[in-house]
Amino acid sequence: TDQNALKRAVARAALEYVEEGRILGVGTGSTVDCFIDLLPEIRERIPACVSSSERSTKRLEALGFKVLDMNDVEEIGVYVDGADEIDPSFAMVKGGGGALTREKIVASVSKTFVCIADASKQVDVLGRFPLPVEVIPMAARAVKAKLEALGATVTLRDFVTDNGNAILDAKGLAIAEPEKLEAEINMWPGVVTVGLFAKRGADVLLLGTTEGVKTFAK
Ligand code: DER
Repeated sequence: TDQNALKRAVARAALEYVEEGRILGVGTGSTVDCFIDLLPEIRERIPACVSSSERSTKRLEALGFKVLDMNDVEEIGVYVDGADEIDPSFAMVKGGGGALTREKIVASVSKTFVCIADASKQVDVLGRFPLPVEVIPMAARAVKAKLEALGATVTLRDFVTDNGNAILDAKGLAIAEPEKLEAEINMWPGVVTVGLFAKRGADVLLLGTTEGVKTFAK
């Protein structure tokens, strides 16, 4: 479909952000899969990667890339990842692929977050996409109730994360102040990660549009 063409176009555009000889941070999702599939073209530039999911690790290792444990890595230059939504302030909703916790961890130690997304992800206000919240399983009901108190319709995703946790998806929140909501939800007992990347959003957005790839930098 032409959405796949847009994903492949932004994935290709991201290749030029990969720094020679530096550890590459790799996110998760179908757009990142397109990016991973292109990495053999610049293999000599990439000594090793740090990955945000078993899914991406498997894909990278199948292509012969070394994937390091983050604890064995001093620092990461560029982190390339997708988003479910991104707003004009480069704040994102992430977690549609269930990797939000490790994505946020790798992003937190990366110098530059390059977001690759097709045009459908660009929104004025976050929240049309159900907000993922990773929780310790025993806290699912309690956190669900708190999200419902904010006005959301909440479902428990039929999914176990790489960390052995559960994910709640909260529909119907209009997130006008993403940093504030991120901080609030982070405080709730049992919440591991909320899929709001606002305090630390993207630094560069490569957006796949029918008129080509548009580049936005903070
Ligand atoms: O789950 C995630 O955070 C992914 O990065 C997701 O937001 C983007 O996945 P997609 O490229 O398959 O749309």
